[in-house]
Formats: sequence, structure tokens, C-alpha cells
Amino acid sequence: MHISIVSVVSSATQGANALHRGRRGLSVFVCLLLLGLGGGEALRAQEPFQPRTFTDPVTNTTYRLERYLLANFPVGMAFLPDGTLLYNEKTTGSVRLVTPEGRLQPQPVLTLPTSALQERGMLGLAVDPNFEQTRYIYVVHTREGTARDFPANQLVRFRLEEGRGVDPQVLASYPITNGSLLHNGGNVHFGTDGRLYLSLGDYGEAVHSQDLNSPLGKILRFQVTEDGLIPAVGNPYGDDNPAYAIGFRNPFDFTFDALTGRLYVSEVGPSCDDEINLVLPGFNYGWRPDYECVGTGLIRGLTLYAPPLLSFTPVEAPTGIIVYRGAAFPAWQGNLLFCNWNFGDLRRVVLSADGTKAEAVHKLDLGRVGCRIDLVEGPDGAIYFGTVEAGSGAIMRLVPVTE
Ligand SMILES: [Ca+2]
Ligand SMILES: [Ca+2]
Repeated sequence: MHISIVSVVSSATQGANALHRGRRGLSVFVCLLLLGLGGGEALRAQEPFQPRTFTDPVTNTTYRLERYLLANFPVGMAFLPDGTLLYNEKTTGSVRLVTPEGRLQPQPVLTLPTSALQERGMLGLAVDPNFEQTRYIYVVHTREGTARDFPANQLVRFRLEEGRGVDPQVLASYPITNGSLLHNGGNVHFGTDGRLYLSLGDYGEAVHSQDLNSPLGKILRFQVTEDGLIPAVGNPYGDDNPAYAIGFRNPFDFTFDALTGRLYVSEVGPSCDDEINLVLPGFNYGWRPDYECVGTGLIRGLTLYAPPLLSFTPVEAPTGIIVYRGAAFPAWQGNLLFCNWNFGDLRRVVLSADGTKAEAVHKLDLGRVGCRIDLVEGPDGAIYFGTVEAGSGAIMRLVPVTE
């Protein structure tokens, strides 16, 4: 890495507030990374975790919080159809495999040389919708810069063969020409339409978010072919433009409701206006230079502006997000669940029947454990999430308690 903080600061254009927030984000991140390396914390991580039982008072749902396994900064997770769990280690560039019985495969599936400073790293992870035929897995990671090339966020596809990742292929590469360490976005998921969606942050320059010729600050939609990616037919800004929705700052994660196909995104705002958005094709989500905090109000002068479902000030940095459709917690069916980096809260949002409004926001008690990063529903309906406490981190899960 040859990027200095000074160059990041001088290249950022979105004002003092955003910079302030960027620095604060950095210090939290660095502190947690240091905690991960600390001997005392690492020792504590070796102690068995005592499962705890909690009750959601609103739905009278009782759940047990368990530690599934210790894991190093598990920022992306995805289950295979057979119950195998794959997860990304943000800082090492590795993809790891956990058998359906819960045993970690000693060898990583794959390790890609990765720049993991601040918000960079091995980030997004997705399983091909036809995995049983194709064996394809997709990841988004930040490739180091070289003497000739800028660092870049890359979408890489590989085949999973007997626990190993083979034939990695770079499908898309988005160079970080300003050297920014922040706002990578960097998540990948497949829609219920079978298309591949990718989120990219603004790399610290809000002007990209409104520029239809830039992939940054967008949610992109592609059709996957044997050879690679092409913009999906029917995309709202033209068949040759991958942009699906614009005006994002740092869309950290997104999810599709398996029942309705609706797309929801967690969007990390500046020193105000962290958001959960319902994403519709061709709509503008408002992030731009000289952004002023509006909460759920309207922004003048933008066509097709879509206000968020939820807006948070003071900010909490929303991260992993799902719409729960499992059988294990019937009372939470169709609820939107998301975590936040700043406080480690797991929030449960009751959506309107058509999924277009948030009717209530609750918090699920996790004791002192923080739900900091990714969140997925297991094939058993249990809810899995990544934390960075207890040394370098762990994958925790909520399982139902029935008398
Ligand atoms: Ca917005
Ligand atoms: Ca996710």
C-alpha cells in the first residue's frame, strides 16, 4: 500500500462532516483490529461462550443466542444448498468453509491478495442461483495497487471443488483512482430475477453518485454469462448501462425478500441520515455533493428521488440486512432484520403488507454481544450474524426455544 491518509483527505470533496465521520470510522475500525490482535482478548475468545436465552417482548418469541464458531472478522456469509456455510475473512482475503455439522475446514477455500485497510477487504460473497450445476461462488474484494495499476474493488468468480476454490476469474474491476480507503460498498447478491446485483460506494467523492457514466455510488445489475457479465436487459438507464439505482454513498449490504423479490439496502450516511431503503429501478436515492440532511423528507431538484424507509440521526452505520422468511421464528415472518456497526444492535423492522413502509422498529436483545457485520438466514431458519468482539470475531446464531 502506498496510499497516505493525507492523499485521502485532500481528495475527498464532500465536506468536513463526512471527513469527520470517516476519521471516526477509522478509529473505531483500528481499535477493533487492535483488539483482535491483543493477547488478552484472544485468550478470552478461547473460553466457551455460555448460550443465553432472551425473549422478544413484542411477539413473545424466545430465542437462544449461541456461538456457532470463532471466526476472523466474518464480513460476508452465505449458505450453500446443503447447509455448508461459506464466510469471508475481511482482513486475510480468505474464504472459509464450515461443514453442515459446524466444523471449520482447516484450509481456506481460497485466498486472494487483498488490501484490507479500513473499509477495504474481502467483502461481499454470493452463491450462484444454480450452484448445484455451476459450482460458482462470487466474491468482492479490494485488490492491492501495483506500480502500474490502481487498487481496485473486483468481482471475482470461482468454482468450489471439494472444498477448494479453483479457476478464479475477475468479472469486473473498479479502480480506486483517488486512493480512498472508504465507501467501497462491495456487496454482491442475486435477485429473485436471477440477475447479479453489485453495490459500490462513492469512494469518498459524492459527485460519482449522480453521474450515470460512473459505476460508483450505485447499485448495478448484470446478467451473468459463461464469459462474464453484461448489463441486464431492461436496466433503467439503457441496456448498455449496468446502473439499476443511483445516489448512494456507501451501500454496505442489500437483500432480496425471497417471497416478493423486493430489494432493500443498508446505506451508510455522513454525520446524519443513515438509511434503510427500498430500491426501485431508475430511482435516485439522493446522495450528492453538498448533501443536506433531510431524514425521510424530500430533496428538491432531483428527479425520481426516493426517500428512505428509515433514517437514523445520530448515525449508527447499518450493515448486514435480510428479510426473514424462515420457519424457525414464525412471528418474525417478513420482518426486515439489520445490524449496525456502531452499537452492534440487531433491529427488527415490521414492514407494511406490501413491503413499502416500515411500520415499527424494535431491537432484539443480544446481551453484550454485538451484531456488527453480516447477517444471514440459515437453511434451518436460525439467524446467523458476524461479530468482531471476543478477539478477532465470531459467527453467532439465534435459534428458537420451544417448550
Ligand atoms: Ca438516501
Ligand atoms: Ca449480507
